[in-house]
Amino acid sequence: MPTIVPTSAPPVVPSQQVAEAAPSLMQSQEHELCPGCGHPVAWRLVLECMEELDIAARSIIIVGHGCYTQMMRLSDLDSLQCLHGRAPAVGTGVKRMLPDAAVFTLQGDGDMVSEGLAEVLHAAARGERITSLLFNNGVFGDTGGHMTASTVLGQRTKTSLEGREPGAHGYPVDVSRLLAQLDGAAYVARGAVNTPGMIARTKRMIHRAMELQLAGAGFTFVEVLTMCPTGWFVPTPGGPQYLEDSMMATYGIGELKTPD
Ligand SMILES: Cc1ncc(C[n+]2csc(CCOP(=O)(O)OP(=O)(O)O)c2C)c(N)n1
Ligand code: SF4
Ligand SMILES: [Mg+2]
Repeated sequence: MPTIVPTSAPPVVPSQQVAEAAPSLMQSQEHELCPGCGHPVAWRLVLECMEELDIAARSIIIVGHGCYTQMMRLSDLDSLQCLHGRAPAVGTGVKRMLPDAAVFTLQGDGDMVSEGLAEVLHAAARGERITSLLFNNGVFGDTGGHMTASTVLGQRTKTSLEGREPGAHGYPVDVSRLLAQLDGAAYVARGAVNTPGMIARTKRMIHRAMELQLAGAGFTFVEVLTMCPTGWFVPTPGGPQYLEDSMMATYGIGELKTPD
C-alpha cells in the first residue's frame, strides 16, 4: 500500500447540522480536546442513543485512558476508570453484579488493541452482555501520537514518521474482524465520524448495539473511526478526508455481524 502523505489541506466546508440540540447528558458544550478531534462527535452519539432509549439512569460506563476519557467529566453519567486495556474485564464484573444495569466500556485503540487485546477478545468469547465501544484513531493520541496496533500501513505517526511499513512495524490488527469470528459476539459493527452521513449511520449502529444489550443478546461491539489531526500531522480541516483515505480504506465500514 502506498504511503499516505497529505500534500495540501482541502478547503474548509461550512459546518453542517447533524442534530437539533446537544444531548442534556452533555453538561458542557466546551471541551479541551484538539480542534478537529473526532472523539467528542463519537461520544455525543453515545449520549444521544442513551437518551433516546431512556437508559442513562441505569447506565454505567467503564473507560480506559486516552483523550476520550476527558468526555466523562463533561457527562452526567456514572463512570469508572480502570487500568489500561482492562475495561471489558471490569465491565464483566459490573454487569454480573448489576445485571439490570446497562454496561458500556469505552477504549481507544492504544488502550484496547495495543495494551489490552486479550481482555476484549475474552469478554466477547464469554458472551458478556455488555457493549464495548472502541474509538479508533490509529494512534496513542493522549501521549503524543505514537503508532498503535491499529495504525494502518502508510500512516504517519510519531514512531512511524515515514509511514507504517510491514517490514519494520508489522501489519495492523483489525479487531472488529477478530471479534466477529467469536460465537459469543452478537453484534459487531464499524462506523466513522468523518461526514454527516457517516455520523448518522454510526449512530444507528450504536443504537442497535444498545438495544441488543438490553435484550440480553450477548456481547455487542461498535468500533468508531475518529479523527486525530494532531497525531496524524495533518491540518485540522484535512482530518475527515485523511480518515477516509487511510483507516476507512483499510478497514471498511459496516455491520460485520448481526444476530439476524
Ligand atoms: C499501563 C499504562 N501504559 C501507558 C499509559 C500511558 N497512556 C495514557 S493514555 C495513553 C494513550 C492512549 O491511546 P488510545 O487508547 O489510542 O486513546 P487516544 O488518546 O488515542 O484517544 C497512554 C499510552 C498508562 N496510563 N498506563
Ligand atoms: S491528540 Fe488526537 S485524539 Fe487527542 S485530543 Fe488531540 S486530536 Fe483528539
Ligand atoms: Mg487512539
